[in-house]
Amino acid sequence: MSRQLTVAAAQMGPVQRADTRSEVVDRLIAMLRQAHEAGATLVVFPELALTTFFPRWVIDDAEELDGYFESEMPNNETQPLFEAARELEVGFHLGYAEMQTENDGSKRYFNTAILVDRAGRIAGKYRKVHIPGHAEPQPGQVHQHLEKRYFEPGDLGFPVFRSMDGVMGMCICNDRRWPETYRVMGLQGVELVMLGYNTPSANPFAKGQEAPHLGMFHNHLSMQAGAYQNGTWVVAAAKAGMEEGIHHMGGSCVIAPTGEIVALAQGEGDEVVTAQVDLERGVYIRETIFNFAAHRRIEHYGLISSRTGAEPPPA
Ligand code: ING
Repeated sequence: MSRQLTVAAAQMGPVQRADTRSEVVDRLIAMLRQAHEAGATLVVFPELALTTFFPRWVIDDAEELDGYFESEMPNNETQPLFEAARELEVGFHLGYAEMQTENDGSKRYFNTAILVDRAGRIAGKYRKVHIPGHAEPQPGQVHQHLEKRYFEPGDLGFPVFRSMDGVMGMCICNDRRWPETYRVMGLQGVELVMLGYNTPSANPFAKGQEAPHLGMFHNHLSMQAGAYQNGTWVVAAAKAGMEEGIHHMGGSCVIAPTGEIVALAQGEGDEVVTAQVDLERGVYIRETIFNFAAHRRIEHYGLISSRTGAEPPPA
């Protein structure tokens, strides 16, 4: 038995501060059409795809900061992307900054991704759980990583959705480095995980201990391990290239449940990579080596959900 689907990772070149939402949406639609021509019925766009990666800057002006967030989805600027999805019958995953206004008028800010089905309807929503970086600017850095200043941790957990003939999950950027992300979805039978990322090629917080090649190695290592250990496909789209003077890695890819990269972006601009996916490919892994029901030993995993930081035994 097989359940076939062609998927696309739609990598994006940089988005500069001056680019309008409509200009960016036009680029997304162009890639959606290109993916459709290649036979794809699901397209994965990056994290915070509609704007530049603004958490690299200290933004004290509340109005300016709110300008990076979407208070509705779809909205006037993104509606054409939803319409193209419906017209072409191509679903998509899109990352964006979400502002939610509460009943009392207060605002909440999330780093969010949605899954839109082939009818152009929102089929699922995810809010980034692992928020990296800092809440306060770090002195002496070329650029900041202030996600902890601008976003609160997601409050939706790691849900999966039955959509596009499969069990679909989402995570966002830094989430992809954490094994818990994949396992929580794996325990819900996930078959395909979608994610976007914005990752500086040089990690400014690595205290000079990270050689340049390690960035891409860790990017792929994390996702390939997550795929294999849960028998799931992973489709990952980068925002790449020189964005506002800071270089971001590409490496967008499709990873099979075997952990192998089966499609890989070659450049650092807008680029669509497609792969033929059999959603049944991971079944043998989930029924053998990673048959959770047969082999997991939850009586020994308690620390995972009861302790946050490492506590070595006394010296
Ligand atoms: N980006 C980063 C990531 O995990 C990060 C976090 C910060 C990486 C600083 C390197 C240096 O790839 C996002 N957007 O989560």
